[in-house]
Amino acid sequence: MSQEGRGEVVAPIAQPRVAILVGSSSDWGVMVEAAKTLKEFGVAYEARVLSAHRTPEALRDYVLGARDRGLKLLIAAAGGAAHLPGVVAAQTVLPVLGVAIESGAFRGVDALLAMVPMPAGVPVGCVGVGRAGARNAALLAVAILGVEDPKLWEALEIFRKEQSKRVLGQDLELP
Ligand code: RP5
Repeated sequence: MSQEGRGEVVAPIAQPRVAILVGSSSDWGVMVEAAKTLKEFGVAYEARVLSAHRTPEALRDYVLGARDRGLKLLIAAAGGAAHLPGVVAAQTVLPVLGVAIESGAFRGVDALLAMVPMPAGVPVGCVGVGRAGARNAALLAVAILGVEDPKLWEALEIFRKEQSKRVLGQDLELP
């Protein structure tokens, strides 16, 4: 229904520019860090549980429609035999950032090794493991969007300066 029809002002729902995909809802406890970071920068995202192994058709449908829905890049996180980012990257030329999730006996090394050695021609920008990886995936997403979005660029520069100031403060606080 139109805003006029309702006789009230409704804030427009922001168009998601980033997708956060997780192979399982059990990954969300880590990837919520990416969601929080995108929110900090005011970047709208959509989050989905879609698995390369358990829901391959649904994943394919989602990825093939991603660009038409206005998404600019996808963050994909999974643990174990973590093929999610690679399978996503195989089906779109949108940038794909991978985050390895720690799970089971191999503590994330398995996921990392499943993501990094992609065949030449189908890149995944794998940023790391766990919460730090999730945060960096979101920060890298903001940086990529910031190339064409001066407000995001400026926000990132401010973020970096404040981060440096905080760390310099810690340096002075040591006994
Ligand atoms: C992967 O297997 C998921 O990404 C998750 O990290 C891991 C375990 O999944 P669940 O068994 O917890 O659903 O596919």
